[in-house]
Amino acid sequence: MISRVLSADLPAHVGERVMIAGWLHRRRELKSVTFLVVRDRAGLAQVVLSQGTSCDLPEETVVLVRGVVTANPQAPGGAELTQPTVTALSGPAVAPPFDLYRPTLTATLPTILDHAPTTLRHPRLRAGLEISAASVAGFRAALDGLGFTEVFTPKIVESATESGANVFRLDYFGRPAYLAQSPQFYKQAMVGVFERVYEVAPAFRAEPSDTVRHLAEFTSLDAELGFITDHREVMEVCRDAVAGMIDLVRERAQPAVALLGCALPSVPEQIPYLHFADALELISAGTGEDVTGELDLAPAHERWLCEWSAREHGSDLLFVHGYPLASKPFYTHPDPARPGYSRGFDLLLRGTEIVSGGQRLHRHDDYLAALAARGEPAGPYAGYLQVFEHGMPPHGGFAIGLGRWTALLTGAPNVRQVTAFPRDLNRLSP
Ligand code: AMO
Repeated sequence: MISRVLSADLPAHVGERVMIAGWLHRRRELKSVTFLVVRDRAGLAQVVLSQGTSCDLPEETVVLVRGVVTANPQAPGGAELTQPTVTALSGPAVAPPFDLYRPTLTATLPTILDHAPTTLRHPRLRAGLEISAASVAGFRAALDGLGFTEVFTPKIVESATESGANVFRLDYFGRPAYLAQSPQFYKQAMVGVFERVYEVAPAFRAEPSDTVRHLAEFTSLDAELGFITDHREVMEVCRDAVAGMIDLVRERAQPAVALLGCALPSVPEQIPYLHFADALELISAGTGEDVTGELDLAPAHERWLCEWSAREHGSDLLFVHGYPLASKPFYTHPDPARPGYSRGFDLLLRGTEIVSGGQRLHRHDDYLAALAARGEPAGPYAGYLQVFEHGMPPHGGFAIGLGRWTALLTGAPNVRQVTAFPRDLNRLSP
C-alpha cells in the first residue's frame, strides 16, 4: 500500500513510486502527449500519461493517481508524475459549468454564487477564504496572548441588541424570539466571569438594503474587556488584534496573498485617530460640503477620511472616536467631558468601516436611564440588565466584520466574493 503524497511534497520524492489524490483540475491533450493536472489541498500536480494511453474523465472527477515522481523543471514545483495509473474514486463527475482551471472565472457574481459548491474550488475564490481563516487564527492568537478567554454564546435570543429594525424574528416554541444581531449582551456578561473575552460567531441582520458591504448573516469577531479607564484602551487592544490578524495572514496564507496580489496594510504602533467633531470639520473644509451637525459618517465621507489618513499619516487605518451618542446603541458610554458625544469609535480601513466599538455603561441605573431616554421599555432587556445588578467593572469592546475585512484585504469589491455561501435579501441558497 503506497501512502498518499500531497502535490506540494512531490519534489521530495523524486524517483519514488507514490500516490496522489485530488480533483482532476485540467486535462490537456497535446498532439504527442496528454497531461492531467490534479488539484489537492496543497496545490497542483502534473501527471503525464504514457504514450498510447488516454483519459476521458471529465474535470472535477475525484481521482487517485499512482506513478513515479520525475524531476521536470517545467512542471509545477519542479516534479511530475509519470507512468501513471488513474483511478476514479467517485465515478465520472458531471462536467462543471465553469472551467475552473482558467486563471479567473468570467461569469457574473450571481452565477458564480449560484454554483458556489463548485466555484469556491477555484483557486482565486478559495484564496479569499484562506485569508479569512488566517485572519481569524490571528485574531485568536493576539487575544489569547493578551489574557482573553474564548466564549460561545447563544444565537437565539429574547431581545434585539443593536436596534429593533433589522432583527430576524423566530417562533420559539410559540414565543417570539430573535436571531442575535451580535453577542453584545453576552460578551458584556462574560466580562463579569473572565474580565477579558472574545467570540467568533455568526451575527444576523435583516438588512433591507442590497449593498456590497451588508449581508443578512456575517461572521463577527467580538472582544470585550473589563477594568478600562476609557475607550482608548479598547482601541489599543483592537489595534493589537488587527496587527495579529495581518501577521498570521502573512505567515499562513502567503500563497493566497501572492495569487490575489494583496497589498496588506501595515499596522502602525499607534493607529491615527480623530474625534468625530474634528472629522466633520476636516470634511467640511476639505470637500467644501457643510457636514456640521451630521450624526454619522456617510460612506463617501469615510472614504474621504481614509484618503486624508493615507496622505497625512501614511496609514490605511484610521480610528474615528467620540461619535454622537444619538448614533450609537443605548449601551454606549457617554463622554463626560463633551455632552452629546460618546466614548464609541469606529475603525476605518481603506475607506470602509470594519470595526465598531467603545466603552459601555456599567452601572444598572445608567442602563435604566439610557433606555428611558430612548423611549425603550426595560422589560425586554431584563436578562441583560441582571448583569449590572451584581457589580460590573468599567468595560468596553469591539467587533470586526470578517467579510468586510477580507474584502478590503483582497481588493474584492463585494463581501459576497469572500464569503462562502452568502445570505442576503435575495439569496438563501446554495
Ligand atoms: P456594528 O453593528 O457596527 O457593531 O457591527 C460591527 C461590525 O460588523 C460588520 N457588520 C456587517 N458586515 C456585513 N454585513 C452586515 N450587515 C454587517 N453589519 C455589521 C461591520 C461592523 O463594523 N455590538 C457592536 C460592536 C461593539 O460595539 O462591540 C456591533 O455589532 O464590519
